[in-house]
Amino acid sequence: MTSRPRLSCTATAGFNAARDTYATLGVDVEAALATLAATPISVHCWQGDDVGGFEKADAVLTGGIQTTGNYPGKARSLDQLRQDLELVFKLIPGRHRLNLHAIYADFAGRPVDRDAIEPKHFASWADWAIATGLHGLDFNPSNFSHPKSVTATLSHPDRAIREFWIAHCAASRRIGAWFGKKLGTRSVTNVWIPDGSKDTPFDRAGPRERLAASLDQVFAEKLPPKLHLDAVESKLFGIGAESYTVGSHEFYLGYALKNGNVAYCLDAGHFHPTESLADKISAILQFAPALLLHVSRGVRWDSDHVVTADDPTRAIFEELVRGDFLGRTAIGLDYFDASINRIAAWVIGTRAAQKSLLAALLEPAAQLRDAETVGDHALRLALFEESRALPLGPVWDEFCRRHNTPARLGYMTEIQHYEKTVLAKR
Ligand code: RNT
Ligand code: ZN
Repeated sequence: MTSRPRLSCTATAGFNAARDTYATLGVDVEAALATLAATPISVHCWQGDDVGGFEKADAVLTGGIQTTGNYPGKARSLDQLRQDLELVFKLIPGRHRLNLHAIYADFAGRPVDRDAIEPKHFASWADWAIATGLHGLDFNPSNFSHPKSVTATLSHPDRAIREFWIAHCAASRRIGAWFGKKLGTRSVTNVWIPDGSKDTPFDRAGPRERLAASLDQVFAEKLPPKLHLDAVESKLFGIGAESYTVGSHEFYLGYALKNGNVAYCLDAGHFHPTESLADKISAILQFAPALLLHVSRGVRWDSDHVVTADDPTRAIFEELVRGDFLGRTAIGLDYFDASINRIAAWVIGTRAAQKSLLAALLEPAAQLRDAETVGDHALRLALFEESRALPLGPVWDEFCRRHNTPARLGYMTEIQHYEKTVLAKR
């Protein structure tokens, strides 16, 4: 990339033509843009430093998740991470959220173990988020990369270890609720644990009984639902946990439904590769109150590649729009690529999620529904196919323009400049 892409003047003419094209299909482009602007994405903080956190220098990532690659410029301090995030949020159109993990606490020289974290350890994040104009903050207990998480956490046979992680998760919920209050928007606290087994276990039930009991303790304290939402994240397998995962899909779906106040978290990398995450949304939301999405891209396995506007991602957003589920779904991202410029990874993936949502909002929904209702499946198929060639690009460019964000490849110019002037010096 050497030249700056051309921007707004031509985009606006293209936009007007696109708007008219969509109008002939009964699609209200302005309504789509309004919904897109009102849909925050929770951007994950952990793309910037390969899920290391800043509890100590050069933390080792454990828990069966893995970043691969060694691209220069990784953030090595809270200040660097925030500096990077400021650029990220500048290059993403609209107002968004930041999703923090407990390992990103600001201890200001007085560290505590994870069972003792408090809102004050995240106060500088809240101040920063307000100053940066973010929509809100979300939170996650970090039940991995710790000496007490080596064999298991909330399902551990040793009561003392279980209690340590129960205290950590309970403390994390209080931090989430505090974020909700400080930022004035509901904060989601999501519990994911790595507990599982490399080889075939004899006892699959015991750890699940212990996990269910631990979760009951974690969620015992009532927190204001306007400011705080709990979520539990299922998984199929992890590295070193290939044969058994305690918190499987069935386990957490059952738990969320039984509890009634806990959202279910669907991570796009946590299912068999041929399963459709999109198909699960309307099934789960028949019964669960709310959904949290970890939009991700698994390539052959839970590899957490950067999100792209590929068919599976677009299908997820189509389901949210078609089923009118946006209001009951918190959208978060979860991927970590250390092989390319990390800021580009953040920006490309978040914009891809937004573009997928925009494409879903621009579907000729009324025509598709009518064709299906009268049983004209050839027309339905034709509409799907013709939709692929509709002028999404100019509408997306216009959205970027209205939100003072570079359209097309413009963001890469800024990222390349930042790489030269900031990242290369780290
Ligand atoms: C792991 C889960 C979990 C983590 C993050 C860091 O498989 O997807 O969400 O990736 O919390
Ligand atoms: Zn996840």
